[in-house]
Amino acid sequence: MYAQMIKSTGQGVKSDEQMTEQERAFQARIDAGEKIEPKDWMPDGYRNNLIRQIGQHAHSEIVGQLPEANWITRAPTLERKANLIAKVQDEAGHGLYLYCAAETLGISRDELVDMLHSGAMKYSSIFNYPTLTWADMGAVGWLVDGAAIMNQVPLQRTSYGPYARAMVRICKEESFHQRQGFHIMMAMCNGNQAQKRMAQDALNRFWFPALMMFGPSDKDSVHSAQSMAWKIKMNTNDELRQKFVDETVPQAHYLGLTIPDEQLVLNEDTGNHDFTEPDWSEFHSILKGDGPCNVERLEVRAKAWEEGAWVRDGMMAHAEKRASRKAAAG
Ligand code: FAQ
Repeated sequence: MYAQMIKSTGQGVKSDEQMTEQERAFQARIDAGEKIEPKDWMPDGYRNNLIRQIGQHAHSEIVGQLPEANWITRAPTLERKANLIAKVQDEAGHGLYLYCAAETLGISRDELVDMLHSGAMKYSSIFNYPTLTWADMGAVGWLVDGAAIMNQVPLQRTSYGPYARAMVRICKEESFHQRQGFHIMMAMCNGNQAQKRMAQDALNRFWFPALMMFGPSDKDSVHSAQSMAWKIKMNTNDELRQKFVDETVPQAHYLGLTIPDEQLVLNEDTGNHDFTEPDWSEFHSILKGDGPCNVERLEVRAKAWEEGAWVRDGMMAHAEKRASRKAAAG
């Protein structure tokens, strides 16, 4: 029902004087750290921006299963296979919690899925890269889940109640995912030369795409200012990207791997690492649908949706039968 309004305008944040009394009262609740709940009044822009971000996040979890599911049948040991199955299954769960959170804003899951399949809604750029070797399972867990946690831990304090609560469980699970990825990297790095080379190659391919996960640099971010004023986002894209680099560099050193950035250096004055920005033209081309796996990812999702129609129809028919039996008995 709100689908047609999903694209937030990214127009500037309203000043106190530009707000209506109702908007000022709403902003005061946000500023006081109160949670906004589904039945509370909220500005249309707040609702639409949340639908956009939560919907995109849900789609990312669902599409994000694909690069790893690709390796379940080829995991090197039974234990690794069991861990990977559990991880991929967790991602499905995250997608479902997030679709439920979005539904509380007045949009249906079917509408959201339609928009994913038609390309009207985005999912994270990272899932348009291929996973070429087993070491990529390590790099995805370590870097992709690592970046996801960096972004999502602050979202546990986001202003919208159902989103914040969904993030609590998601973050707990993501932290297991990050560790299973790092554990794979440790095993590869302590293995033979060929295995260590595979780990380095995976890091080389995933480093810059992982940095892109945080979104464009702050000067190009359309939504940050308003999203932060409404506490839909708690940090800017660049703040989180910097934090991720600072936390990940020592982990790479521990593994004996080299971050593929010759400009990377610890800045003694700031205490942070200076680093090379990702290639933003590559990021924009992925967002336009021209990444290495965009077409394949959407085709696989659309096929799974179509092939699952009989399950959804059967469950609906069962629910209707039960409801009519209950009504007849009552
Ligand atoms: N990919 O104005 P901003 C995961 C778009 S979950 C694609 O800065 P915003 C778990 C953005 O939508 C990963 N598009 O936007 C997992 C906007 O376009 P629009 C997902 C991107 O929203 C692990 C435009 O660019 N996490 O990985 C990206 O303020 C392993 C302008 O950007 C979340 O969704 C991108 N990387 O900031 C699963 C977390 N970046 O909508 C499986 C929640 C930006 O106007 C396996 N989301 N865009 O058409 C957020 O925190 C924010 O939405 C950002 C973007 C930070 C992603």
